[in-house]
Amino acid sequence: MLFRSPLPRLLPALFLLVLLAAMTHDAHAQPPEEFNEDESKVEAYTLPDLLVGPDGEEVTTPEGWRTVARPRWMEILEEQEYGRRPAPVPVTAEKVERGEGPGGTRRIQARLRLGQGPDAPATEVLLYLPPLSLPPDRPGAARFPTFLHLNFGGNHAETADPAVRIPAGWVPNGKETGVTENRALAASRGTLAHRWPIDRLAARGFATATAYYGDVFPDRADGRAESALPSLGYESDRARLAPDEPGAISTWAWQLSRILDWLVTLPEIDPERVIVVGHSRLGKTALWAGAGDERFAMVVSNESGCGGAALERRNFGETVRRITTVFPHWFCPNFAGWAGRAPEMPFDQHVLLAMTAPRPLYVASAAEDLWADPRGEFLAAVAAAPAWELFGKEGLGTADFPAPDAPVGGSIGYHVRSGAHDLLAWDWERFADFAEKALPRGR
Ligand code: GTR
Repeated sequence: MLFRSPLPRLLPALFLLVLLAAMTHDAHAQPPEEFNEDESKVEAYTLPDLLVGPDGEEVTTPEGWRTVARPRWMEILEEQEYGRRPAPVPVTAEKVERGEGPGGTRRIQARLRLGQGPDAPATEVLLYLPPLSLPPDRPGAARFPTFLHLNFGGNHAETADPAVRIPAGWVPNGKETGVTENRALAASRGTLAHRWPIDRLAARGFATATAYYGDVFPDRADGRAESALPSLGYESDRARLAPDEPGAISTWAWQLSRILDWLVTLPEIDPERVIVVGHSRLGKTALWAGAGDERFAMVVSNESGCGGAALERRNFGETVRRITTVFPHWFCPNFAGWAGRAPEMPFDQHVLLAMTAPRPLYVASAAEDLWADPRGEFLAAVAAAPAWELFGKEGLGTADFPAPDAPVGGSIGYHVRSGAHDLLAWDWERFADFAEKALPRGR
C-alpha cells in the first residue's frame, strides 16, 4: 500500500509549490478594506467633549476656551493628526507683475521667497482685485475682502488669462489638465477655471488669490525631499520621521500663512477680512490653516471629508486606514496609528472645526460625494457649535440635515450642493453670501 502511494513521486512538485507560495506570500497582506456608504450601518458613537481642559476640567468662558481648551486641542491635533506647524519665515516678494485680468479685474502676480537667500523655497501667487470701475463710494471698497485658496494644477490651470505664470516643478497628471508626464503645460490654461469664478467674485467686491500647493510640497508619497520642509530644518527621509513630523497638510497650511503675510502688506487688501478656502484635500488644509493662524478672518471647507470636516467615528466613506495608506505624506506618522480605532481617538473632526471659533466658518458638501460623508461633515459642524456658543454666538442654528441647495447657518454656515465632488461657482456664491453677512464691510 505504502509503496503504491503517489506521494513520493509528487514530493518534489509539492516542495516547489510550497516554495513558490512562500516567495509570493506578503506577510502584511490584508483583506481589501470595505467602505461603508450605508447610513443604516452607522453605529452609535460618543464624541469627545469639546469644552474640557487637559485635566478634564470644564471650560465655561471665552477666556477658558482661549487659554485652556483651544491650546489643548491644538496640541492634540498637531501631535496626533497633522504634525507640527512649521514656524514663520521672512517673506520677500520678487518679480511682481501687474496687468488687466478677466472681467476688468486687476491682476497681481508675485513670486514669494519663503525664507532667506536665493535657494529658499518660493511660491507664485496670483491675485485679482475688483475692477476700478466699482463704485468708489461703496463703503470699504478701497480695501477688499479677499478669498485665498490653494490649487491643484498650477495657477495657469485656474484661469485662461494668458499672462499667468506656469509652474516649473512637478505637477500631478490629470485628465482635465491634460498633464501626462508631471510637467505643467501651456495647454492646461483655464482647464480648471470652472473652480474659480474670478469675475463673479470681483463683481461682488471680493479680491481673490491663489497659489499652487506643489510649490511647497509636491503631492506624492516621496514629495517630502522636494518640499519646503528640509529648508525649515525638518527631516527629508521618509523612513526617519518623528511621530509628530509635519505632513503635507501642515506644509500647505504654512504656505497659506506665508501668502497671508504678503497679502496684508498690500494697500488694496483688507487685512481683517482674508478668508481661507479649500476644496477636498485642500479643504482639510484650509481648516488646519485657519486653526493655526487666527489672522484668517473666516474659513471655508469644501468637501474636505476624512481628515477634514467629516467625523471619523461614523465610519462612513473614506477611513483613516485608507487615507493614511494611499496618502501617507498628508498627515504625521502618528495618525496612521488610529486606523480602525476611531472610538479610542482622543479627538474627532468636530475639534478641528471648533478651532475656527469664534470666527465664521463655512462647511460645504456635495450630495453625491458620499466618500467625503456629507452628513458626517454636517454633524461635525453641529458638534462644534458649543465653541461658538461660549462666545454668545449661534453655531449652525439647526440640527436637521438640510435639503440639497438650501444653505443654513448662523456663525457656522453649511450647504449640501446637489451633484458630485467639485468646487463650483454656485459654492463660491454661497461662500460670498455668507461672508457678506459674517464679515460686514467697514467693521
Ligand atoms: C481623494 C481622497 C480624499 C480627497 C480627494 C481630493 O482621493 O481620498 O480624501 O482629499 O482625494 O483631494 O480630491
